[in-house]
Formats: sequence, C-alpha cells, structure tokens
Amino acid sequence: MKIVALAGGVGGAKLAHGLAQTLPPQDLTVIVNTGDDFEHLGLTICPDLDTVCYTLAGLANSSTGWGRENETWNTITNIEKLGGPNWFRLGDQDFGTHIERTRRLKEGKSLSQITQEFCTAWGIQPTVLPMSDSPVRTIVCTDEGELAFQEYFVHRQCHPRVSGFRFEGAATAQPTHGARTALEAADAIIICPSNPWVSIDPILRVLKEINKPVVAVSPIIGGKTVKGPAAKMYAELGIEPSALAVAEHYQRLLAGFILDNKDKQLSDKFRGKILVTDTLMNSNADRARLARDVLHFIGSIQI
Ligand code: FO1
Repeated sequence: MKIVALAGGVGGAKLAHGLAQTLPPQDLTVIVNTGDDFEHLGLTICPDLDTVCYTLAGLANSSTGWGRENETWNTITNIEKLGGPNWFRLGDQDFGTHIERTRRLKEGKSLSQITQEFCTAWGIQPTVLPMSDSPVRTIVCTDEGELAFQEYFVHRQCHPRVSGFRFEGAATAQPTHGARTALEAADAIIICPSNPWVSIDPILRVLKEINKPVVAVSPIIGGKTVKGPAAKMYAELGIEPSALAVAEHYQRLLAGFILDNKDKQLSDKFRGKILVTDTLMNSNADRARLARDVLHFIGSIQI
C-alpha cells in the first residue's frame, strides 16, 4: 500500500517514524510543512523538515522532539555574549545543517533536492519532501498584530491571542514535483497528529487538490494537545478544542478519522468511519503500533 503522510513537527515526525518502521521505504513519502521556515542569523531554517528528518534518522533530541540529541550550544552562547539574538535555540550540530542547507540553496539547488541529499547522508530511506520549493510563510494574526510564525511560537511563547492565519506565498506556490508524483501514486493519505491550523493547513493550501482517500489522526486528546498550541488556538478562535473539532476541520477530505481511547465517549458524535485507539506515542514501539493500527484501519475501510 503506497502512503503519503502529511506532517508538521514533533507529533507528525513520530507517526512518520512509526510508518517508516512498518512500510517498505518505497511505499512511504512524507510531505512536510515549510510554513514555519524562516531566515534567521543569515540562515534558512526549516524546523519541521529537520524535525522529521532527525526523527527518521534517530538523531532527534528525545526530550524536546526538535533539534539534535547530544547537542552542544557553544555557537549560540557565543552569539549571545556578543549581544546577538538568542531566543531561537540552535545547537552546534543543528547549525551545521542550516549552514550547509543555506550554502546549497545559494548554489541554486532546490529545497527538495537538498532534503534528498541530506536524507541520503543521514541514511533515511523513505522519501521526505518539503511541500513546496517556493517559500511559504505562516503569519499568525493576533490581538497584538500579525506575527511571523516563529516570532509568535518561540519568541512570544504563543502568548498573543490568535484571531486567524495567513499563508504568504501559498496561493502561487506549486507542490514539489516529488509531492505531485507521490500523491498520484498513493493509495491513501494520512494526516499525522500535527497542528491542523499551522502545520497541516499550509500543506493542504499548497497541494490544493487531493483526489485520494484521506484519514487523519487527532492531535487533540481529552481536549488538550500533547504538545504545542493547537488546543489554545481552537479556544481562541471560539471552537471548543476536541477530537471532534479536528474531524470537522478536515471534514470535506476525510474517509476516516482516528481518535484516542480517552475520547471514546465522543464516538457516536462522528458521522464518518472512525478508529478509536491509543494515539499517544511515548516510545518507538508506540509509534510503530499506531502506524500499524492506522494502516489496518485504512485496509479495513476498503479505500
Ligand atoms: N522551539 C522552541 O520552543 N524553542 C526553540 O528555541 C526552538 C528552536 C528550534 C531550533 C531548530 C528547530 O528545528 C526547531 C526549533 N524549535 C524550537 C521548534 C520549532 O520552532 C517548532 O517545533 C516548529 O516550528 C513547530 O512545529
């Protein structure tokens, strides 16, 4: 079964890793959000792409989920001592990724080509692709004005109250060639448990049309997000945060929806096909088990 997974940062990376442990590498393509990419310290930083790649390569920091394991912080500490910006914590090894990516972009290579080269260097077998090779930038509309995504997320710690989102460049950005080919070949699309507003919506906006069956895994369990501000965003937008709200968010696309056992009392409120299972991924084994459950569900609803 050929699968395309749509992923943002940490939650998406974990399920992508589970799928990578379960499917033959040629049957898995992960299309990653680049809406929270930004230029910082003269470098092009692609946090979600790096989170997915580091996770698939077994290099990710296991406590934060982003950045590298066994990291050192000499460069950012030196920048800080010189009075430079220190709010976005880049480790020494991670800096190497951004420096080399920026150098190759300046040579004229595309982000998807560079990502493929990095995947080869890191021994990642499934295909990982940015959603587009053109820049798309997520802008968070808040009670304190419009903020670039990382300014809102990291610098302002998600404190400003959200009123909406814009995805600059998304209307004209084309999906990467690899993304289009993978979508054509796919039997099903899995929306990973990433933030619907700022991780998955930018990808959907760029892909524009999806003609394949889609299943989504809720990133909200018991009204809360495992990580990140999705539940806070739902509440500030006047929607009660719940797995049901996530299913409604994706309603026009969905062939099936996966929610956590903790939310099984919501089961009869769903209109479409659902799977209720353990969706928390605390270990590699959890990731693989959830991936198997999702694939089995896709098989069982005959899409
Ligand atoms: N998230 C933080 O909350 N604080 C940071 O200082 C930070 C640094 C960072 C460096 C590299 C990287 O790839 C990710 C990093 N993140 C950090 C995570 C990132 O901002 C978010 O996880 C995503 O953009 C949302 O998916």
